[in-house]
Amino acid sequence: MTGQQIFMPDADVVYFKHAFSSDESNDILAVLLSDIEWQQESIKIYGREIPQPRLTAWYGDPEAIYTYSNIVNHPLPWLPVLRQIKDQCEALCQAQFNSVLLNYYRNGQESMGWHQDNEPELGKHPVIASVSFGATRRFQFRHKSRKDLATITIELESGSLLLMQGTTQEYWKHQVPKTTQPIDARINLTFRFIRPVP
Ligand SMILES: O=C(O)CCC(=O)C(=O)O
Ligand SMILES: [Mn+2]
Repeated sequence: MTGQQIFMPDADVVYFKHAFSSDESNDILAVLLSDIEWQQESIKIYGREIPQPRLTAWYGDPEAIYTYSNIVNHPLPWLPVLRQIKDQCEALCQAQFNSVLLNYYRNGQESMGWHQDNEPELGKHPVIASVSFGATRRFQFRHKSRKDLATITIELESGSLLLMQGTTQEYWKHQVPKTTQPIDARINLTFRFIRPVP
């Protein structure tokens, strides 16, 4: 299967629209909704605890540990469904992953703000495979310094894989904006390779 290269300076982004069939995607969505240990995490903003506008979970190899807001996060052990998705991502991306962050957006009011995936544990130029199941959501990229470049919008469909690699995280931020449209549940999985930071 070949993906579609997204035209973006200073980045390497490939979109595989049908990495998973629609039957496979429906089955996977049901399993993830029931079997993942979803958490409501908070982020600290100016000393105040604000609940994140989505549910999350972290799975992976035991050594795939990362530190976030001074908290050492240990992954939960792989589930068969996650290994199955990981194997397919590794084959399509020609890369290895040792962990996955899951995000569950229950409706259109749930979102993720502008950010780049640049935790030190990911290394400078991470390969990240972002897989989506359920409702289609708008995903946007914005170049960090070049104001002449327009925002890029991709509708991430159920069963799709968005591969982000090379200098993508160094030069571009991304987000999943809120929408007032009535939107069903969507689950996104970002497969990553985490290494210990000295
Ligand atoms: O839900 C998405 O498509 C994006 C998730 C994301 O950017 C992340 O987990 O870092
Ligand atoms: Mn991200």
